[in-house]
Amino acid sequence: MAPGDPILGLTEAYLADPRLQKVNLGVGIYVDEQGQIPLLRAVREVEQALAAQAKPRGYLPIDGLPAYDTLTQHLLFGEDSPLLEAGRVATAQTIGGSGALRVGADLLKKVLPNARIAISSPSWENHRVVFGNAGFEVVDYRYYDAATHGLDFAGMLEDLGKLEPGTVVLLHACCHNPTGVDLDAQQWQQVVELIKARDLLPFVDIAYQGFDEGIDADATAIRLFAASGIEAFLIASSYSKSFSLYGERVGALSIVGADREEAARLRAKIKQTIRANYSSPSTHGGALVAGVLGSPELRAMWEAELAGMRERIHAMRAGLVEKLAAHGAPQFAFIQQQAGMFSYSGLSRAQVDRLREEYGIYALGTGRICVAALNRSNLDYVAEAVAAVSR
Ligand code: PLP
Ligand code: TYF
Repeated sequence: MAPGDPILGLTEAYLADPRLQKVNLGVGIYVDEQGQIPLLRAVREVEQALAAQAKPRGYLPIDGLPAYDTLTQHLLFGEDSPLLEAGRVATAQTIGGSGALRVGADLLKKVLPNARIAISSPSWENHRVVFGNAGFEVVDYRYYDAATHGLDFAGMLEDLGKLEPGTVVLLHACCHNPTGVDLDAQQWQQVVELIKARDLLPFVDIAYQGFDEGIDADATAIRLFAASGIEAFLIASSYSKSFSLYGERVGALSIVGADREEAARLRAKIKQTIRANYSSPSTHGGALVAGVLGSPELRAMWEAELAGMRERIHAMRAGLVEKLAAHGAPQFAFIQQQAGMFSYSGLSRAQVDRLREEYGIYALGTGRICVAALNRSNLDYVAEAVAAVSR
């Protein structure tokens, strides 16, 4: 038997749990106050229009819907990006952010066969899996400081500073998975300068754009790399969360080159790699995203819905900290400083086991909780249980 996915396996255990009072804080999925995965109104509008047209389903181009790719570029790089103006970015629609990572990994392995990749410690476990399977040696750089529940920035700079030139560096643009610990703009600037000086190759993973501060603010890292004069970098982006379209598998791989000619070669290389993986992406999800982003009215509607999700997450963080303090556990104030769907709660494996066994509350063994699964109905129950196992 091959081992199962520890995150998705936890959801299976949760679903099989017969208790009525149970909470799944394991998997990273945003659910609303009612505990449901939302179907965004803007998405529904496009979907209804598509259904009314009843269009045939031919293959998409290998690199996806052209409008999707262009709209994605603007979301990542901003509306008046000199890089886009100069034609330096090649973007392809991919099978989720996961597909973008895999296509990027395979492509890099071909052009830089001896390069290693450095990922944060800890990182989304699939980063190690995907790059490892693509043939990369994966090394860690320090990131999370368990003592402060924050960033070990000095350790991060020191480790990045020791990497050999040409090493690929995987960076989470915002809402770090699994810790919820992010860099601020000044820290990003320092990282960008170090990466440039050491001739490292940044690969930015942005799976939660709009889930912390907003669409542009959450893309700070990308904007700083774009402005840095660094000639090449990669971005894996995902709409799974920001459009609540998990199962439609909507993502994109963007690679920046030195000039328009290099971008054209990169596009050809991306298409060659996609062809060898899955031939072309799927039609429906791409049409939904492009339909929303391409209409000023629906885009405004989507931005408001995205803001609603982000604000609800902020409210749940604040509410959890407040209720934990009320239950005699004031030491969790750091949860409010963390960003996005996740928090490294600092709970031990034994405490996580107690939460599951005694309370039906499911968290990852690392102590990661998904704060986006909290709501006004389960907040107090979770706070009371977390406080109880922390005594
Ligand atoms: N990167 C990170 C950091 C993630 O947390 C996720 C989560 O699913 C992904 C990439 C992959 O996104 P997708 O579901 O679009 O493949
Ligand atoms: O970290 C998470 O929970 C999300 C969802 O193999 C996820 O990123 C988890 C595991 C996995 C794919 C997606």
